[in-house]
Amino acid sequence: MTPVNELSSHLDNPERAVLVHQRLKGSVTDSDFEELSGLAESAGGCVVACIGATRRAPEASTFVGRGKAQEIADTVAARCADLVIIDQAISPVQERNLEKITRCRVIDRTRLILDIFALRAQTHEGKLQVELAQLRHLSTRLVRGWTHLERQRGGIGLRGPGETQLETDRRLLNARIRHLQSRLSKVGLQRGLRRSRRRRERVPTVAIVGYTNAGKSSLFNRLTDASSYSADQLFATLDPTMRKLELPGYGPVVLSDTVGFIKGLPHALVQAFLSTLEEVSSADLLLRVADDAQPDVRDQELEVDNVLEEIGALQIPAITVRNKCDLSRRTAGRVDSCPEEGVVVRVSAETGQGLDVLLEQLGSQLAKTRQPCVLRLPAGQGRLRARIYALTTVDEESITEEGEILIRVSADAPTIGRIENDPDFDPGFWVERGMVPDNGNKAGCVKAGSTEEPIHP
Ligand SMILES: Nc1nc2c(ncn2[C@@H]2O[C@H](COP(=O)(O)OP(=O)(O)OP(=O)(O)O)[C@@H](O)[C@H]2O)c(=O)[nH]1
Ligand SMILES: [Mg+2]
Repeated sequence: MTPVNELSSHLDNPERAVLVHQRLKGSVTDSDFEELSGLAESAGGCVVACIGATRRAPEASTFVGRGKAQEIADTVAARCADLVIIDQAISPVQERNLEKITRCRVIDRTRLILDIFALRAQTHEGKLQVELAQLRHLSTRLVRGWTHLERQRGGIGLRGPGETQLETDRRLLNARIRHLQSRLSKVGLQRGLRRSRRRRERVPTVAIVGYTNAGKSSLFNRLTDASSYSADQLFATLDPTMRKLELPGYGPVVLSDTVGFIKGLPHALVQAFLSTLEEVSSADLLLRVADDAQPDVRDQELEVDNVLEEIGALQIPAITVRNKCDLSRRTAGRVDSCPEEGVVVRVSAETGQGLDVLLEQLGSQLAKTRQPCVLRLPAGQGRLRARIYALTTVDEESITEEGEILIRVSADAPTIGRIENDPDFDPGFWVERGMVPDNGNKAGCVKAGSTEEPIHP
């Protein structure tokens, strides 16, 4: 057992938690507890002890071995703990048996993450999503009996619908799940409509994704002058926030800040958050933000990729942003290109260093959506012609026998939008509009809109 300093908590009377991390081989070190401690604190707990275990295979009935279970029980008694948190997912039977031995409530990593989400959910949609995830998780664990534990007090792992729903039968639970799904699909529909409107306005969207606490909201705030909630907490952001951003030399884009990912993100949660995560899966470009000061930054990036794959967003063009360069002491503003990660830009959202380079990269990656286009302008459209020259790179121009001007240009998404927005423009002027899907997505061409108003998700 490694005693640790009792950590302060934002709750007046934090629950005292004993953390347990079991690995298949090798010895457990203090760093194995870092993330779980962060999660426990984010849920309002106070870590009073950390217990490591190594076992080639989990014990079927208690997850940890019998001796280790007794060690946990002794620690719980000695440290007056209220809660044992296991860093892995455990079965309901293992949970119940451990509770009997330790005489203490036992939760696993999945339940802890669900609990933090329940604490953080602010919006109507966020709350519905969290409740759905919790109920789906509970529906697989209805077998457990809770009578030997304090039940009405609430606390970590007991927030949200947990306790009462546990006592409901499966039929009622499923009915509630269906109800939530239908409400969520309505909210999802509205979100989809807003997305279509943005597509009609043809503004490309850039989604900030990454491991929790990597500094996504800080970056979002720096880039857009916004005040999205940013804190040294895991899952500080749950609900997506969007704002328009003017990219120098490119035009406006919509930037969205969204929920962070973590190792072992409960599947039920990813599924429940699909409508929120569609802001990511429908984006034109991703900024994959990672904390450059983390020794296991690559592992975290791979975890993020796993979730991106699950939501069908792995193929979206991305820029890897290594944030917190002020902490890692690497040179901010450096751009690397590597086969695994593509373009990597190092920045510090805290000091602002490297952000100019990031914006340039963002513009140039989006500009790669440039398409060859051909326009035929009737005689007398000199003003529009001058505007096209100002907006695009003209590759070729010729005059037809009828006196029309044939112009071949390379134009990216917003530029095509600007041309189409011109009062003199007529859709009949297009001879070739490039591979531009009108319902606009991915490499589609998109039109510029105004930049003043923040967009609400
Ligand atoms: N030193 C340093 N700290 C940073 C930097 N960027 C963010 N932080 C800090 O890192 C912590 C997390 O930042 P957030 O922006 O909330 O991180 P996030 O990725 O949005 O986190 P979640 O929403 O919880 O997933 C905060 O305490 C920030 O002040 C940076 O460049 N340097
Ligand atoms: Mg955030």
